[in-house]
Amino acid sequence: MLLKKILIANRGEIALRVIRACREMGIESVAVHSTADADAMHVRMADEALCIGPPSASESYLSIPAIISACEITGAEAIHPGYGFLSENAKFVQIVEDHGLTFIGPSAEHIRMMGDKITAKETMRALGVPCVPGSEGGVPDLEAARKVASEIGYPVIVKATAGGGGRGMKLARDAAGIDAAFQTARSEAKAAFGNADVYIEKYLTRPRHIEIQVFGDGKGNAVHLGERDCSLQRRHQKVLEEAPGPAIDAETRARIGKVCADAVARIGYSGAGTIEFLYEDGEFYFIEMNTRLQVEHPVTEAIFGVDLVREQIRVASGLPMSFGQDDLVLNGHAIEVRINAERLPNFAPCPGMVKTFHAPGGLGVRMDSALYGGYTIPPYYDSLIAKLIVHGRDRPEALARLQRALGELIVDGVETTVPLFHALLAEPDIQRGDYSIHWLEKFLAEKLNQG
Ligand code: MV4
Repeated sequence: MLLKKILIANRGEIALRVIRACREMGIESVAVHSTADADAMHVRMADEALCIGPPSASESYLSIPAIISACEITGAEAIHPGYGFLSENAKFVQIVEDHGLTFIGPSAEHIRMMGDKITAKETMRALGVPCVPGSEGGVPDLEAARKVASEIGYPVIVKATAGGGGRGMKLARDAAGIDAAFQTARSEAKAAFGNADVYIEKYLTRPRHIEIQVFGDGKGNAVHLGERDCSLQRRHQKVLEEAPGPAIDAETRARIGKVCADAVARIGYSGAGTIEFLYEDGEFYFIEMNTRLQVEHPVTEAIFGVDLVREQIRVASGLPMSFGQDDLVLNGHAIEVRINAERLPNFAPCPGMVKTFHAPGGLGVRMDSALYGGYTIPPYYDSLIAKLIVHGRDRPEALARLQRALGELIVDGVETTVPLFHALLAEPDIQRGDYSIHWLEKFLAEKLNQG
């Protein structure tokens, strides 16, 4: 039986994304919001809305008691966490379940397993997923660090087991740098996460960031939905994502996709997940698994013609997935750009009143945004204001459509990252799909800042 009423523990475009899926499925939606978000679009669009606290996220969108209470008040039987906030908090999932509520996402056990990067890597390695060469498990002391590093060869990277997403990493270019990298990584990890445990990997110098979308039914069945290339990042924030990856062919996709689907099937994984790899010289190296729906999921939805949030809700309701691997046929090419309220060239947040907003449209254009004309972007949350997703029959058509759609977009009153995307589309490397994880930072340093 399908869930009847879902509370969305999030805000902005992802809250709208979940509300839309609920409405199409005939499910009631409950929005929660901080006092700073009383005028937010998710509050207007949901069937019901409840204020849960002051502007600070730690007292509202991250407040477990406030969110559980909101379920009790409204009679919501399930919680969709979106991304960020409480979406990968195993303790939260445990509390949700202890209250007889349903968490729309994986089990607390799987979230905890993948949240600890050493455990995640050991689990994936045991399941036959290719990993970056490095230490077997944690590295306890300096002596062990020097030994592992000289065995795998420099450069190496020291990573915090409790880190992830670029937090808690230290590079050692040669033997002279290992002591400092190890000690600094440990003390920073202890300070930031309360856990000093670190592991060591060979540092890959020019990889792409390729992530595989997986989906499990929690009963031992799982599929993959190909890859996304998310190499274009600034300070570990993705800026543009595309699917399929320009460097990945159909045979490679099928091979790594099957490895990933089999791995998550074996652990009985439930719901949407992303297995992140570095991809260099034709080889995949697992780095992390994200146990949530990701910001960039729409590019995968576009090329496979599926609704991932609908599937999340079905599986959380105890229903089977609506597709199997053979039903998933890749069609065309999709690109997403993240439009932030930020001032270039430094990407300084630029909150404030949006006087005019006009979203692009037409064939192959999707705009996921909670913006409207007259809305004031509050300064308390992240600066993503819209995701523009284009779909074409092939990559050149998607690129042309992106340029066309960006030209139609109007956001007056705040600065945005739109000019960056016009600049990117003019670059031959971007047109060819020839870029690694370092391409964007280099471009920003050389081209954007110098004018
Ligand atoms: C690496 C790496 C090179 N070699 N691991 C950064 C975020 C976190 N998910 C993993 N990260 C990296 N791990 C090894 N063994 C380079 C990065 C990295 C990176 C990865 C993906 C996208 C952008 C990046 C930017 C800098 C460093």
